[in-house]
Amino acid sequence: MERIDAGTPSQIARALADEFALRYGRRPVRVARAPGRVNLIGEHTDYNGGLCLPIALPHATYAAFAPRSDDEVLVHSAGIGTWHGDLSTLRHASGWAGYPAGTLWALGIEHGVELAIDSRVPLGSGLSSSAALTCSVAVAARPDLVSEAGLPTLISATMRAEREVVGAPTGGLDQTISLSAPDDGALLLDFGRLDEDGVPSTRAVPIALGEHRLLVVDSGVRHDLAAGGYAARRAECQRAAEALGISLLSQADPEAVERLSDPVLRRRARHVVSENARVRDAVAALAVQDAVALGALLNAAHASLRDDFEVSCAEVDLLVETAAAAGAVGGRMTGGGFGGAAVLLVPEARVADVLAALDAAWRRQGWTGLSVLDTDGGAPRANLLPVP
Ligand code: GAF
Repeated sequence: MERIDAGTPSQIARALADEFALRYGRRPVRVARAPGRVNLIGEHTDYNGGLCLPIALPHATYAAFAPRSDDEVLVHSAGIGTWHGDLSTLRHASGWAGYPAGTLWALGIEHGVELAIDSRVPLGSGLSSSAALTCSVAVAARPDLVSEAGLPTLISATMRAEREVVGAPTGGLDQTISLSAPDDGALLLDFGRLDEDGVPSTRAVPIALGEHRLLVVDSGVRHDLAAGGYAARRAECQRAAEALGISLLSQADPEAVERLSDPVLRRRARHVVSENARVRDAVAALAVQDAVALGALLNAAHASLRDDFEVSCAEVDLLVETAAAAGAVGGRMTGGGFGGAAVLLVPEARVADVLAALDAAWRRQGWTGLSVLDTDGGAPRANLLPVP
């Protein structure tokens, strides 16, 4: 199984600045990094006014930036491609370029830009490669906003880029953790308690799991949040909330949910309400370092995402089941779903067994593309790096 290395930020920044110089004939003015994330628990709750518990990954996206005196915009993304437009076409960039161009558009940048981008976050794996990209570009383009006062502008611009340019109506979880992660541990986000700028209230949650490790295993099945499934789930949640006569589905009464006449809306709502309760329970389990209780919550979350919210897939289900049979105390799909990665809670002594069992299961199926990432239990929020 391939191990995806996060790399060393200063080395990645140097290589990216060198690539920038080769491409544009000068050094960048700034280099920014923004982390991906693994969401430990609390899935599809953000846009329902609920709780999420993400952890920033050491795997990040890096953006090298320089302004231009004209209105041309040039973006090069390592291994992906180049995009050339101008200020008037930012809004209409498509595909991968919609993320960086959309971010510059949403920030109202009024001068041309040269950008070089490199990422260590696996793409389309439910580990927030999209927000790592938009947040790295936003921090590189507007370092003056890297402060508590600037945070709402950065969050809303990166969300608008995804919603209005890329077409993925995401809920704020990914941008918030990338831009405001604690250096260590998870961040509890409460989308039921937004400040006047729409930023969720947050609280750092230490992760101390003794002899247990968190593993992130990527199934290799790529997902695309702009493809329709994600927006369809949002719309169903909206309809369920309307049927219940409430504005935030996460706060629905579980008994009222069971009385919903539409079976699909009932299942969607059941996931959101039960998931919100699981996040609270997970925070309580972490407070007393109870890995077994946390593992059971991860398993229940997976079953709920698979059966009630219907956003898992055969590969990620097999990953979670195989890991459990080989000794994981819990595991679940992480991120938006329809493919991507799982987060597994594994006793230190069983890590090698679990990885070997996953490799064997993939070989039996004739599948490829399995990889593992270490989480290190947290990583710093998006920041500027010294320009090498
Ligand atoms: C994606 C979205 F971007 C988030 O806002 C969130 O809804 C998540 O899916 C599901 O929990 O990552």
